[in-house]
Amino acid sequence: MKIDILTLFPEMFDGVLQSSILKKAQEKGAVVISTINFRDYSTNKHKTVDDYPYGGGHGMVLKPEPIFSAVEAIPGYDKARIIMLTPQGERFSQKKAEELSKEKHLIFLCGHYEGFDERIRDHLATDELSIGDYVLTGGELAAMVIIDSVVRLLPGVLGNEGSAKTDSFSTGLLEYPQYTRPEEFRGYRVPEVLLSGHHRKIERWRKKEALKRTLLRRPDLLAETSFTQEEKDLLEEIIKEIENQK
Ligand code: 6GU
Repeated sequence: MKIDILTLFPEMFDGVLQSSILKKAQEKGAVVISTINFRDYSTNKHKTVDDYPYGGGHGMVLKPEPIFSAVEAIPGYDKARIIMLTPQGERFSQKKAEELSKEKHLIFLCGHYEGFDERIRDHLATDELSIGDYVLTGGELAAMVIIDSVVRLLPGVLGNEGSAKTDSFSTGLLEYPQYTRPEEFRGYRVPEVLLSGHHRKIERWRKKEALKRTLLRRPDLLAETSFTQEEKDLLEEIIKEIENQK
């Protein structure tokens, strides 16, 4: 995969792209990531990239020329997904991460403080994404979130290929609780079933805990999930247990 990031603050990406899994993914050649300062594509002598809004009002607006020119200088841009980051975009999700992980080329457009000229939205971007219902000072942090979640899905990036498949959300459920040694810490014991070596019972316990956690914390996720008969039985048990606690 190739990823190009258009930003006025390329230094914001240094720590994130040069650490941990994103660093390893680039070293392994699973992804090539470049930042491009679109100020370099401004043609006027003060290198301005923004201007006052037509019709008046507060704030500044990113001009179309430098952003169009910077994108058009990227080889193969016309076959890429060109993703604008704004709070007005479609809400990013694990499903969207899985969709983007199948692409060959992603281009991210990060604004900072200010809005984009609408012609960038209408005639350059192919996608517009938001990472949630809150306002950030710019698209950079959102681009980092999206890039992190997409790159970890690329083949060969996670050491243990299974670990992306059991993630929260990819199964439609939140993850079950995990424990490691010691068996007892400050008097708090690991659930006995996990020490039993009884794989069938452990699987059932984990499924039940994942269902319980999802029901209590994110019931909205259950509305979109279809259940096996075992899961239906477990949900019934959970609901009875909760009723009995009242
Ligand atoms: Cl993509 N950009 C900005 N500026 N704020 C956001 C966002 C994006 N997603 C959530 N808040």
